[in-house]
Parts: sequence; C-alpha cells; structure tokens
Amino acid sequence: MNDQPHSANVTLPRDEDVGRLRAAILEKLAYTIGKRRVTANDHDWFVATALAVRDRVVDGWMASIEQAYRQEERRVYYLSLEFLVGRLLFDNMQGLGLTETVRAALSGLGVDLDRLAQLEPDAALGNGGLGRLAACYMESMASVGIPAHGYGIRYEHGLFRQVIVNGWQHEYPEEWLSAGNPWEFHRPEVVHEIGFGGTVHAVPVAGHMVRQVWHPAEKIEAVAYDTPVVGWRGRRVNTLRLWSARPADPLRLDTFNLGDHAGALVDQIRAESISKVLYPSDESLAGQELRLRQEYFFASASLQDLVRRHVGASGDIRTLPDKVAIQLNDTHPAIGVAEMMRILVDLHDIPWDEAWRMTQAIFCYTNHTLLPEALESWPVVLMERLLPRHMQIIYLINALHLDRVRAAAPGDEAVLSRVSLIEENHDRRVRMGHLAFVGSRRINGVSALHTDLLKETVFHDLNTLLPGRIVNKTNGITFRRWLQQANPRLTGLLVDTIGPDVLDRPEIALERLEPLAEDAGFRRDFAAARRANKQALATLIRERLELRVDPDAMFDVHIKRIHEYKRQLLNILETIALYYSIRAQPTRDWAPRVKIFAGKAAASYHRAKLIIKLAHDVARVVNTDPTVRDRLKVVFLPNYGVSLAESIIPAADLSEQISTAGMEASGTGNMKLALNGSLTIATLDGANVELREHVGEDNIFIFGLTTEEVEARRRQGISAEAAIAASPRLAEVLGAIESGLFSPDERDRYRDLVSTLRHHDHFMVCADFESYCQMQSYLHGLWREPEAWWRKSILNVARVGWFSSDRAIREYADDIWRVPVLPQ
Ligand code: 26V
Repeated sequence: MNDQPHSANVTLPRDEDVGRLRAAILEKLAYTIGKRRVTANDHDWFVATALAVRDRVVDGWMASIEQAYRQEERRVYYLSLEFLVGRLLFDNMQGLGLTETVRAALSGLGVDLDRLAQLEPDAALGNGGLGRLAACYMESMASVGIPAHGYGIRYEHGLFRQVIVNGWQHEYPEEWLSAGNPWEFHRPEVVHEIGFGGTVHAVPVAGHMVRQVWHPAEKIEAVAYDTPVVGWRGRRVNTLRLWSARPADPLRLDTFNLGDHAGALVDQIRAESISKVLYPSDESLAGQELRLRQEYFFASASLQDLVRRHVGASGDIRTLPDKVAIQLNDTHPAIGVAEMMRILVDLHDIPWDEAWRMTQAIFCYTNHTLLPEALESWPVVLMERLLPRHMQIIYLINALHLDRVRAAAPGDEAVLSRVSLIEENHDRRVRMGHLAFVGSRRINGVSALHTDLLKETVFHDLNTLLPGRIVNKTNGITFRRWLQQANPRLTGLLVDTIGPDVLDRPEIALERLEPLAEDAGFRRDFAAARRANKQALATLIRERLELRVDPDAMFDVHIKRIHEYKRQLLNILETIALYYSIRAQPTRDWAPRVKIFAGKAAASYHRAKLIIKLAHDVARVVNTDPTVRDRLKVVFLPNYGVSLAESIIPAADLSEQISTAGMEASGTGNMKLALNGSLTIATLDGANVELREHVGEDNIFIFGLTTEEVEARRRQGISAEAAIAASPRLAEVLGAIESGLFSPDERDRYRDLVSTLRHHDHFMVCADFESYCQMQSYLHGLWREPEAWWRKSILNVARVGWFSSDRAIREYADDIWRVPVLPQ
C-alpha cells in the first residue's frame, strides 16, 4: 500500500538494542506462535514483532497505572461507542522510539518492516469523524500526560468492508479479529453484570424510606479487553478498555439435554449479539433495540468499572466528582446519566439531590452533529420495557427539571414542551441530547461555528435556562499519525530544515517554516517530497484499479463518508462540466487533473449509493474518452478507512471541504490535508472557518453560500430554478445526466436524483454550483504557477499547528476536566 519508508528522522539504532529486539522477536515466533524461521510467513513475523513491541509497552503502562493510583490523580474517562483506531504497529514503535531498532532487527532476519506493517488490519470500530476523533484524543491524552481511560465496545466486526461491483457499493463483514489481535489483553477477571428488562419493586428500608430495587429479567456479562495507548516518547501509557458481551450462563444445559441443541444456545446468541457488530451511525436510528442495548451495555459496564476502581482506591463514593471526569462522546453513552443516578441512589444510598449534584459535576458532553435525523431519541415504551428503572429515574430528573423551568418561565407551555426530556409529539420519546445536557457540567461543540449554532438551535432554550454550560472546543488531529507516520518524506524534510523539535512540538516548530515559503530551494525540495508521495499513490491506483494517472497532474481529493450534505454530487457535477469544457476546446492547454473520491455510504442510504454509482459512471465515460486523454481522470478508491487515508492525504494537492454551510460540525479531514500541504477549496462551514483564520484568506479558497444565506433561502423556499437558468453549463450537465448519457444501460437511473436537485435542492448543490466552478477554474490557473502554488501550500503547513489534538486536549483539560497536563 504505502510504499514509502516509514522512518522520518533516521538516527542509527544501537547494535545491542537491535540484537536484543531480534532475539525477542525470534522468541515470540518460537514460543508464542510455535513456528521456526523457515516456516514463518509474513503474518507470523508481524505477530511476533507486534508481541515483542507490546512487551516493551508494558513497563511504562504499569508505571502509569501505579502513578495514577499512588498519587490519587484525577482521571478522565472518555466514553465512546466508536474508536476508529486504524493500525497500531507504527503508533507503538514511534511512541517508544523503537522504529529504527525494529527495522534493523527484522532486516537482519531478511524481513521487511514496511511490508509486514501492511498486514495489520485496521481496527475500524467507528463510522467516521466522531470515531477517529476519539482515537486522536486517546493518543493525545497519553502524550500530554493525562491519566485517561477510553471505554467502548469490542465489536467483533467493525465498519463494513466496501466492495464496488459494477459501480455499486456492496457491504461485506469486516474481520479484523480473524487472525487474532496482538495488541489487546483479555481480562477474564474483569467482568460486570448488565441487566435488561424485568420489574422494579419499592422495598421499605430504615425509617420511612423506600428503596427501588430492580429485578432484571435478563442478565448478561461484560468482559474487558485492554489495549495500551502509548503517548509520544512513551510519556504515559493509558488504557483503552473495550467490553465484549457474553451470557451469564454459557449454555441452557436442561434444554440441551432434552435434545434442543440450538435452543440451548439462544441466550448465548442473544447476549453475544450486543458486541457483534458496529452500528452504521448514518442509518436511521428509529426502533433499533439492539443499538439501545449496546449503549446501555457499555455505559453500565464502564460506570460500574470506574466506580469500583474509585471506591477500591479511596473507600468513599462521595469523592467521586473530585477524582473523575466523564466525557460523553455524543449522546450514545447518555443513558449513563441515569445509570449513574441508579448506582448512587439505589446501590449506594445517596440521597437524590446529592446524587444529582454529583452526577452533574462528573459528566460533560460533546455534541458532534446538528442534523435533526442524527439527534438520538428513544421511544418511551422501548425504554420502559428494556430499562424500567432508568425510565423512572429519567421521569424524576425531568419532573425536577421542569419544576425549575416553570419557576423561571411561568405559564410558558411552549418552552416547557421544548425543554422537556420527553418529546410528546407522535410517539413519546426520550431526548438523549436533553438528558446529556441537563446531566452535564459542560456541553461543547466541535468548532466555533458549530458551537454558536448549538446555542441558536437545538439547545437554544436549555442554554437560556442553564446559561454558561456550553463552550467550544474546536477539534484537532494527532500530528504523530497524520504527519509523521503518514508522511515520512515531508517529515524528514521538516526535521532537516526546521529542526528535530518539529517531532515534539510541531504546533510551535512549524511556524518556523513560514519564511521558507519564500525560499526557492526549499520550495523545490518540498515539491519533490510531494511528487514522490504522488508517485506512490499513482502506483496504488494502478494496482487497485488498473488505471494510470499522471503524478504531475493536480490531485483533487474528496475523501469522507458519502452524504448529501458533504456534496460529493457538487464535485461530480463540476467534473462533468470540466469534461465538457475539455471536449469543447480539446486543443487548449489544459492543466491535467485527477479527481479522487473515496468514502463509504451507509448500507441503507440509497441516494448516497447512487452518488457512488454516478461517480463510477462518470469515471467510465471520462477515462475512456480519447479526446480527454490525461487531462482529466476520475478515480474512486474503494474501502476508504484510516490506512487508505494515510496513503491518499500526503499525495493530495487540493482538499475538497465543500459541505452545505451550517451542516458539517467541524470536519477533521480538512486539518489532515492542510497539514500535509493541500490547498483547500471550502465553504464557510465547521472548522473551515477557523482554518481560514489560521492559514490566511489568500491561502484557502472559499466559495458559496454562508450559513445565514442557506437558512434564508430555505426559509423563503427559493428553488433551484433561477440558479439553473442563470448557468448554461449547469443546465447542460443536469440535462446530460438526466437523459442517461452516463447510464446508457439504464437511461433513467438518475432521473429522480436530478429532479430532486431541480425542484428541492435542500443541500444547495445548484445554488452553489457557479461559485464553486469559478473557484475551481481560479485554482486551475493557480496550479499553472507552481511557485505561487507551493508558496501557499508551505504556508498552510506552517500555519496549521493550532489544529493539533494536543492543543484541543489541553483545552479540554483546562476548561472542562480540570486536570493538570505536562508542560509543553
Ligand atoms: C449521524 C447521522 C445519523 C442519522 C442519519 C444521518 C447522520 C449523519 C451524520 C451523523 C454523524 C454522527 C456524528 C459524527 O460523526 N459527527 C462528526 O464528528 C466529527 C468529529 O467531531 C466532526 O468533525 C464532523 O463534522 C461530524 O460530522
């Protein structure tokens, strides 16, 4: 895949270290894998190497755990239903400074480290941005020295594998565990019981008190698997604890003995289904009982685990808020608010009011989307059936909450119904965002714009009622993975020119690159490093798609989940317009361009899958047209994921961040691409707004409607008609797609798609088309002035230091969690 050497700054390893590591790898090969050198295949070597590296992680890991325990450090718990980790070999080797030692140890055995590394499957336990952010934050928390634990689910199958057949997406199960996982430690002794269903009984206790006792009808077990998370230079090693579900009783022996062998396993299957597969989060969440079971399963296991740890260490549950901050990554773990109340009130006899104060001091909640269809709510009837005690607790939280609202806004029934935790419209549903909000001390959005919109829209009333809780924490990315590992060539150049501390403090060191933008020699070296990355990507494209692309063409990259609001369709329409321009003037001196798409569509999101098909239909026509030749190529790389992103991003010239304004909460691909030297074409959406502030408006290419303009057009019900009438090329492109020119085998394949654009255009594809095309042709011109292009590209790299996840995590530590961090 990534054929580049993974070593940026080569300091020679010491012979004795190399020798020891080689011996360790051979020992793993013999005594853990049970093979000899002659019979070992590459996968055996990968596992042996990973295990030898893992051994070296353990001492630092134990030291970190002991330190947190001895010094009674305040801990952060990051609860997330998704961790999109990717591969770990280079993360761990780099964190420990072992990369060159391992490389040398293996090469002495005739084994190539970079080839082995390609065999590691991605841990793809997430859908997209939210999951990848959790992984970046875990790495940064270890790197800035925060005692942190990630909690999630150990899905047997992560995000589906995307296979493209004749242009259509097909989904296949992903099998990351099939050859074992060398990084994890199974903890069979760390088990928590999780209940579902059943009844609640009031039991009188001392005095006039009653205690509510929940008798679940079904009990399953959560068992822990721990993966160490190595911080930069091994500063700290934290733990990612993922829960796997299993039945409390492995087998119904009586049923089995009666001859019903399948029936005897029913409980097992029902229990294990909870951690069987990651939910595709872009899917309508309505009525998915299994999803709610997953959420409660992991929230309950995690809270039981951290309470047990705290009580074990301090003996006093009441000091929990002093020692613990729990971050809810979106509303997926929000049922934890009710679970915490149950633990405190029902199991630890803490009076309600005190328990509620504790809960509100412990939890914080990050919101990651404003899309109405993505805001979680669960039918009350489902909650009552699955979690009867939690439903009672939610009713009580709501009653006390609404009492305060009535006192603040007497007689205002409309406000009351808007801020209620229960939505009473059609069927009654629990609003999980509201539950997370009232149960949290801090609520944050993930970019400045997104946080403003949170205050104006979904949480407007709650923010008026409970002011000061909403803060902004603009997302960040870990530079260790997205620069050092993904782009060793550029990293090597940076180390050589601005010094090795670019590895340790890139946020600061990168600024020293600024004057080099004016240095023609540096620009040449910079362009050469990028040229090599592009050559590598061209090779990957040839190997996977049997398509040749010119590494000197502009690589115009649109990589992310396929979604209408992300507007891959806008890019495809512009591609067609460009294609027609080239055909109309074939002798003009066009600068060659490669349009590169990658991304998965949710399995049930038919329109997104149709957009993938359209990209392929357009690619077929364009790539086989002899009049176009090398001047335009369209590429769709299948099965996008963390590792493919690591190959594409260092080779990208232009980064497409073109969501409908107001709809992308932040975006983090925008940061990854700019860090690697892409120029960005963008709408004023999410973190693009802040990207512009940092790189300067001359170095980013903004087009299109603003959030306010989008809102106004929607309010006024303006259709796309006028935009189409005013743009002959848009009319031509739409007409061509509609008439079946790109789908001769099924002429009306795109009829509905185009008709929606003409008559509805909720995502403003037509409205933004002209301004997008104009910016694209401006960039076309700029690409023809390489000196100007590389100057801007270098300035982008020099000025994006702020988007490091270390910065973001330091802000969380200061403003939200109140935990100390290591000095920078
Ligand atoms: C969820 C759903 C669920 C129902 C149907 C449509 C839909 C569309 C999007 C989502 C997104 C789920 C949350 C998420 O991944 N948000 C992403 O979080 C990133 C990290 O904060 C952020 O950079 C992205 O802008 C945001 O989309």
